[in-house]
Amino acid sequence: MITDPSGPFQNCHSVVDPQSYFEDCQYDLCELHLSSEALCQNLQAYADMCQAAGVQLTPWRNATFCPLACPANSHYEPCAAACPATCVDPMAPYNCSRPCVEACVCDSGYLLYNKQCVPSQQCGCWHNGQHYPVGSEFWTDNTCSSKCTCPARGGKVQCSSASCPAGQFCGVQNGKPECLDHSYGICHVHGDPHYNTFDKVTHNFMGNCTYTLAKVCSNTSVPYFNVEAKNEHRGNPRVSYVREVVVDVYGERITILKQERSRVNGVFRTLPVSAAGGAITVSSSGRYVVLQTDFSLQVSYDADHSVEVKVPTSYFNLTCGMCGNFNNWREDDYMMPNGQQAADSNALGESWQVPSDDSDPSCGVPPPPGPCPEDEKKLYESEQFCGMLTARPGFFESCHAVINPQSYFETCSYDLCAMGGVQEVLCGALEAYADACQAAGVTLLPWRNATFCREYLCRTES
Ligand SMILES: [Ca+2]
Repeated sequence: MITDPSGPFQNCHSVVDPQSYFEDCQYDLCELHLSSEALCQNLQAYADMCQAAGVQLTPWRNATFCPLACPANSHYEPCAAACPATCVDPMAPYNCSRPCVEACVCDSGYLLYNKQCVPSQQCGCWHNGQHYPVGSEFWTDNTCSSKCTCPARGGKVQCSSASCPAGQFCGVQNGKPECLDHSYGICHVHGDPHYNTFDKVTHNFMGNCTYTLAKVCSNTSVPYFNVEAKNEHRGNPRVSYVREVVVDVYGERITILKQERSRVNGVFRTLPVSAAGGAITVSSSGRYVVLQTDFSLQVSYDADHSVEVKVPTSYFNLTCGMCGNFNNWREDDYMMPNGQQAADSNALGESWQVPSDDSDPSCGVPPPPGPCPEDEKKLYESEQFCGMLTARPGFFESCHAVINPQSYFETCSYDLCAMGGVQEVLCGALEAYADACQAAGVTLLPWRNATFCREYLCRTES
């Protein structure tokens, strides 16, 4: 083909001597046992030399012979402009003085951008080495304070100062700053007590002192907060329950108590309470007393055993405490104040104990209960007890797809075993799951009735 006087390369023979290319090709094919790839490479080598010398060749490739694989929205041309049309310079081929080359050329209506052929209407502006489509709006800083637009193709970006709308925060998504909707991490402490962290790890820890649930641990521009829970024994010294919840925020110390009141900086006040010029509110909501701040921190306490700490995603990877570091990674949820991982939940709990200012001689950590005898465990896991949580059909079935009941089921049977199957404990365990479901927007079947778990509800509501 290379030397064929009537072949596709005939115009080139007088300009570039084909003989050495012919010999190289012959040698390669012999060595490589007639590899078609080697043949194509040799033909291309000669074609390139010819085109570089300004010779116009007739097409020598086709769909089956040495096809050139072209990326999406482009096609092969034997003699294409050496300066392709790009988003930045769509007229480049018309001002190109170099000889043509064989190449993949963007289809009509497409232009080359970042080595890809994109629809020409997507070509936009360049700013700090980044390309932005026409009409796009984008932030050029990581604090979302300067908003820019690309007004026209090849235009200059126009920027003005702006900020994220209320209810959104400035975050980074796919490497670009964007205003994102707030979503939340939820840490739930319930039972005697069990700590379900932001990253969905459960710690069983029965210490009855005061412990840090969650606080801000990094130097950051988001407001500081600190949430602590004080636990107490109720009858059985092996388990404990939350007695009061303390929240430090905006320089105020607010204690959510078991009664319908709160303590603000040591002074008792009846609900609803407003503090820090209205930036903090504490009010009743159903069984819960709820503290809210203007930056969407929410701490709910049912004045019995259940605490929920809800933190906006702007605190991602900024918290520490029993609730963990909120980085969406379960494996590092044993982090102690010194940054090291604790050996187990007991060591973790002790590390987060808050030195108490009032003398609390009973404060301590009981040894964890021994393993549950098999027959008792079986009973507590039946549908008369904790099995109610996982039963299908069952009262809680509609919630299974939203919140996995498994950890609630396990803590339920753990608690019943530790407390000898007391119905109040069972009701508390079912309540904890029901509350989590309702907080997630699930409507449950009525699971309480006149003889089952009703009295405990009335006790806390009356
Ligand atoms: Ca984590």
